[in-house]
Amino acid sequence: MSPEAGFQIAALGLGGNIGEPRQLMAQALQALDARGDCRITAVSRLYKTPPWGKLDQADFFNACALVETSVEPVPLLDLCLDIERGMKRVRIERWGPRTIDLDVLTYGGVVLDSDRLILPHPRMTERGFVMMPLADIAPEMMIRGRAVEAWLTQVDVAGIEVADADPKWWRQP
Ligand code: A4P
Ligand code: MG
Repeated sequence: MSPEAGFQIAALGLGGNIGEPRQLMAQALQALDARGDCRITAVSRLYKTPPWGKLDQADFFNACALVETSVEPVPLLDLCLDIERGMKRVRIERWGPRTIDLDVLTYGGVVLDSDRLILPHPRMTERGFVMMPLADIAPEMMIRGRAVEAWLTQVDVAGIEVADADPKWWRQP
């Protein structure tokens, strides 16, 4: 599937484990989709995932989405950070609990390593909670020379469960 002229396809990773992550993730996707310069073209199933990194915290909800966008990579990151801030994300410690986390996973075929933005997201391929939802919507997407579905066979997916199998979960009130 090719995007409209002037548009690129970016993959986003969403997660959260405080408050109402499902509602916040849905709101974040709706906010992006409502913009003239962003269109959500695919959303994964919603997953419930055991915490990764820092283990003594609540389970997370995670999902991935594809967005067709004319917004350049760094402004797209800023848009994601604005949405996070708007949802009062408190970032207390690295890998710690959060209301919503919105990462830019990939942006077209862009490879970037700047102070503010690294593409593809440097830790995405080690994380079952990213690769499993991403495989729902982009199994053949290439990340550092390998398809998402191939990366998925290498990651730990123990304990990851489908929380909502309806790909329209984010449209529900
Ligand atoms: N940054 C650089 N590249 C990127 C990119 N591609 N996307 C910079 C997003 N941000 C990028 O972000 C800190 C800064 O990274 C940004 O301001 C941006 O300039 P952050 O999201 O606060 O990052 P962090 O928490 O320090 O690290 P990291 O690795 O991004 O952690 P995550 O992804 O936030 O992970 N367990 C489960 N089961 N599910 C989860 O969702 N999430 C985390 C937090 C830990 N454990 C989890 C989950
Ligand atoms: Mg992050």
